[in-house]
Amino acid sequence: DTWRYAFEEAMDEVQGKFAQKFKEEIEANSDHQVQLFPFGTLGESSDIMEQAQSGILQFVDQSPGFTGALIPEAQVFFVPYLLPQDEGELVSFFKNSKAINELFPPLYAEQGLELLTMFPEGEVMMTTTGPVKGPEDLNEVKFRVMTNPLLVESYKSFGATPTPLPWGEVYGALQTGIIQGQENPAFFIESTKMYEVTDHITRLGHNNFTTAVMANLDFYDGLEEDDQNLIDDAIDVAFDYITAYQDGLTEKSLEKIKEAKTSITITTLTEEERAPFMATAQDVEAEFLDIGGDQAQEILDQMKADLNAAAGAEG
Ligand code: 6CS
Repeated sequence: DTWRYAFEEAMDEVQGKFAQKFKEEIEANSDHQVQLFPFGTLGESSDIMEQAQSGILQFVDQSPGFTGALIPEAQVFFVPYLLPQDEGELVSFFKNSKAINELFPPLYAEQGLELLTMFPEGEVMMTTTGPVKGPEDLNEVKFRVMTNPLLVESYKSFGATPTPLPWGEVYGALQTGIIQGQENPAFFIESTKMYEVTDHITRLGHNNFTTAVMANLDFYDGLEEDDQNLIDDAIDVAFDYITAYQDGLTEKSLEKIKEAKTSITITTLTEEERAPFMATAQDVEAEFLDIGGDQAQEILDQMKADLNAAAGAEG
């Protein structure tokens, strides 16, 4: 039989590399086949999510940036400066987090989804048409964000005019000037050529891009234990593969961008310059507790405990 797996990126981008490793593992260790559907083949992120919930797809990769409306607690990933910047700490957090491995799965299950894993895709950076040194530079800047209410709040606090859009509309909107900014990891800014339609990249260290892989719950629950173990093992292999794959990827991608567009500026904000952005975290956190669903407080507390444990294990 053939299992269908859709994701939000191209085959050679991070989600595609993860999916290819998963497929390779499944096919090497069983008679099942995995058919991959990259971005653009089955619609936007919201479309593939619906298809996974209805069972047309067995697997889907959707980022919390788009899951926030479905599972309000998933918005926690948009509290700025919550996730660590240290890669080792970050990986340790994703692997061992009780919030991710124990608290989130029942929330996904309520939506007909078996949460298989969450993994980081890299430091999120702002791309804009004007230089950004502080929140005042975002005044009047129409800034595209994923369709996530807390991310909208976060960019309001940063001083911008947030504009939620599905991914497929972003390049065109930058090109025509409907928006003047957006945020994404360096690999994605490079591979999608978004650098062509922006002039400045700003690193403020406010977040790392989190994504999630799920199975249709009825499909997963209906499998023999052997097949469930096969899937869980393939996910573990793909997780280790994708964290190793991303080693040095951010810097490599920024180099490629500089080569392709010599006029681009890439600026890492100093601690001092970051301070006003960091100062918004408290308000955004309070907003999360307001709009983040019944378990917002529990999730946030557990995340913080897990992050402390990851910092301790690495430090
Ligand atoms: O910005 C977005 O919408 C997209 N960014 C990444 C890194 N992956 C998929 C997502 O659709």
